[in-house]
Amino acid sequence: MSDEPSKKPLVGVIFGSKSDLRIMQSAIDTLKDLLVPHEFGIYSAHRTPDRMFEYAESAQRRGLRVIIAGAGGSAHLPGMTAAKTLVPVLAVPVESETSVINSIAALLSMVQMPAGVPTGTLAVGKAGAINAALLAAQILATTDEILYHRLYAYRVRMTESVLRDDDQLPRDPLPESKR
Ligand code: RP5
Repeated sequence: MSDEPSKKPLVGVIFGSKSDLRIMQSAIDTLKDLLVPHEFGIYSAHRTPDRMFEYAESAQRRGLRVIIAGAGGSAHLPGMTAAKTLVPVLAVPVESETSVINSIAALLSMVQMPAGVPTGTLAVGKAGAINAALLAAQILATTDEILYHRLYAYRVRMTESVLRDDDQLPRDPLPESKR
């Protein structure tokens, strides 16, 4: 499914189950905010393996420059996608709502790719999904100056927001006797 029908997607966001959208929506929203043409969909390594391979094999031809793959559990989606394409794959371990071992298992599975087939693994959960989108945009920005400036503005806004938070911390003035 393409989110910006007028533009050819440059980033593909894929995930193993509808249940992963809860986390992967943050990657989609971040790409949307940065006006990066993207698409997203469900591609399960175990339940729709042929669909996943077809996606990976056609990625380069279709113009995708980065793939973001999110999965939980045994989390084979990013690794198997990377095995079938040279388009860089960023992996997001999806945080399970029900089981701690699920998130940790996904993370450990993703960081154990054998030498020769890399995936770049981000943090578990929402932070990882947002950072995968930012990293994808940063990769594209190496050859896109307008996107570079958009990312720069994102950083400035983030810094300003932290400074505003600091400014608003409750700091009771010391009573005169203690000055
Ligand atoms: C993985 O199994 C998916 O990526 C998902 O995180 C997990 C559970 O899938 P569902 O049972 O919610 O479909 O393949």
